[in-house]
Amino acid sequence: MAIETPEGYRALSEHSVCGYVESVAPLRQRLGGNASAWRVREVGDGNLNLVFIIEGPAGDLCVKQALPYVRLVGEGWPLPLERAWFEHQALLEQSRHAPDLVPQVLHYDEKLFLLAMERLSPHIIMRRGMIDGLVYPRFAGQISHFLARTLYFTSDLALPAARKKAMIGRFCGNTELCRITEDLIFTDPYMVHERNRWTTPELDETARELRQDAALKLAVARLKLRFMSDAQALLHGDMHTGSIMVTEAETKVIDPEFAFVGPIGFDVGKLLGNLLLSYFSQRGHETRPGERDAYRAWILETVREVWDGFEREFLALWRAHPTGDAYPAMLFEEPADAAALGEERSRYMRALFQDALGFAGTSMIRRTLGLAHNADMEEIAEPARRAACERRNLRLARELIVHAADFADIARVTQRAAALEQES
Ligand code: SR1
Ligand code: MG
Repeated sequence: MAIETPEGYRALSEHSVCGYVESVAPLRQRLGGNASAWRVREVGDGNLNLVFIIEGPAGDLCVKQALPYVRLVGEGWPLPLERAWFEHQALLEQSRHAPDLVPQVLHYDEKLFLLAMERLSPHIIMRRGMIDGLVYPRFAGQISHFLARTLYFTSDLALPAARKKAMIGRFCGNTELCRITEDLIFTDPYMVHERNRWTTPELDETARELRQDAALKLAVARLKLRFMSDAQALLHGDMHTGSIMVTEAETKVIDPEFAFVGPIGFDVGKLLGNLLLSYFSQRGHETRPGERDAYRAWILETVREVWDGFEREFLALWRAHPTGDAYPAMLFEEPADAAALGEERSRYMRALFQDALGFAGTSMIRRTLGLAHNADMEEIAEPARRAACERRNLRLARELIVHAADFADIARVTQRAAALEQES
């Protein structure tokens, strides 16, 4: 049975999108000429939406439209079109705090659940670049700036309580996208579920062990509860290397359709987890042993710089802009109070670090044993070789989740990743 959609909605195609764009004056003018001269390609390679690139004689743009179902699975898994509205709202909010790090929105259509944005070129999806072994020297600085600013300025540390609650209200309807995360990240990989898949038979035993690992399941359940109930800040919600476009000089964060108000460590951890998964995949892309040693070292350096840069800037923002209703600034003006607050900030960051490690681990597991995998591993053609990379990834993931408190700092995490990579 066809999925019912609101009146006025129709999914566009390579044939119909130009007619639509022609009807929106600012978009038509941006492209120049008339529609018959425009070049269109549908390039959506994500799991959910349609994405069109349209080029005209005067310029280009990107059109992203929500489908009423999960593209990866088909019409059997309906999904609310409203996720396009949440993405638009999140992009507007993020552009207030980190304008250079998100695409510029040109137009939103509330009937077609469609966003027109600047086309990012020559940027590529960062995951693609990492599979090809490309170094992004400015990435760590730029992404830690994005994380620190978008997360700090939407938290209770910066916002008055009423504005924070209004933000929770604005995003709390994004329940189905949150549910994807709740199910696909925090639940499915730890049970027998028809949606799960892995490199079989090589990882059959590992997957079974994980399903029987009570300590792991409990720690993941704790993280799931945090995800569901800890409204710390407005999250991007799907902060992995497939949601980032890069050049050597620039970083742009795209696709915040999973946005909601949740625990800060989820965004930071998801990114760290995806970088670490990429690290463990590198051996599978080597054409001779050791070929990617320098690249692996760059990834670990990036992991350290992302966390350290995030922590440094988040703390600096807290000191410079204590404008929220949490930790009221007027209570901590005396030197002794200020010192106590300094210690409290360190405790806060330590807790955030542990959250991030746990969420990193859950991201690494879901991409190996759940429904949606990463090309980083999937493009390793030979199953035994892929499984060896995935096993190392799973080992670190479990340690990050169950033993987060044992990692004194991010350097211990990258040392442990390097040690696991040396084994067998
Ligand atoms: C069914 S959607 C699968 C995944 O794709 C997105 O990138 C999110 O990570 C989601 O969990
Ligand atoms: Mg996406």
